[in-house]
Amino acid sequence: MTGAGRPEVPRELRPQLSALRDLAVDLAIGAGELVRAGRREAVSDRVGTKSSVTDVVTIMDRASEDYLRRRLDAERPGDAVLGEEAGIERSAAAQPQVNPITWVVDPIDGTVNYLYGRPEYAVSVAAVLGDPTRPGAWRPVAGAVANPETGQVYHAYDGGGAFLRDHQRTGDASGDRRLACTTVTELSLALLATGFGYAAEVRREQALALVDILPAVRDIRRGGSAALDLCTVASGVVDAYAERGVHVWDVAAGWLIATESGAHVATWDSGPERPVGIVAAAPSILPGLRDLVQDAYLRARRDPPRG
Ligand code: LIP
Repeated sequence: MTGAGRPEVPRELRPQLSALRDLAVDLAIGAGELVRAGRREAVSDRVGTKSSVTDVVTIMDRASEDYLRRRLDAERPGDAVLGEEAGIERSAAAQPQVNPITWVVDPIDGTVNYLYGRPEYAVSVAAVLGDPTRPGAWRPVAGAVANPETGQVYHAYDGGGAFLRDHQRTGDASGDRRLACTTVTELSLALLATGFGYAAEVRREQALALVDILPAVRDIRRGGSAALDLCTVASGVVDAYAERGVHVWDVAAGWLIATESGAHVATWDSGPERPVGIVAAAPSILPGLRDLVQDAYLRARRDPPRG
């Protein structure tokens, strides 16, 4: 992963990366078990909303993040934590110049799927360098994405490759399968995963952009979790992923898993006051996909709202 402003991995940190990955895996599995066990209570309890009436938050979102923060305070007391529900917190022990790691966590990614009982949600845990609150100023160095419903755990560390642990399919801990993205060379043959925002005006713009994007690719798939979408690029279940308006906690771990599978990941600027967009794809189609999506969104923005 390159880009102006993204920090390099210090030589002295490299021997620690596999242990950071192992901790991310353990945290994601532990939080996932909590979330899965608590679903009945979570969906029967009062479900809250955040940015819009469709942007839901459950008691298990908060319980999962509390679990992750408690574990990290105990096992990595000097590191900072950035989570979807409670934001950025640096413990008194945190000394960025000494402890350069910030843990970026999404306690439930795919919350709407979780609410409806659809098995496409995950806990995402990433260890990043730099400042994850500033686009382009951070870099993931270890991470894990665990789907509690399928038992699948995707994981990677910088330079170590991307892997899938699939107990339910293998029946035991018989090892992890190394992941490789597809080698598609034509954008018109690419199966593209994408997602949509919670605000109606954002979804309208995203639908307008699809008018240009959909005819240019094989087809699209909408899974509902950015973290899992990036992992499906890594596993070759789709050729590419593009979305505008995701948050760092949605994508930090999946970003690394995708790049460690051989995919390229980039962001694009969808205009002033607009959140950045992300694209991930096989290297040969990434530049064309990024241009297609950026141009489609710029045209969508010029289309005046109807009604
Ligand atoms: C979700 C993202 C997904 C996006 C959804 C939602 P959440 O995150 O992972 O890619 O399309 O609208 O933002 O809200 O479930 O954590």
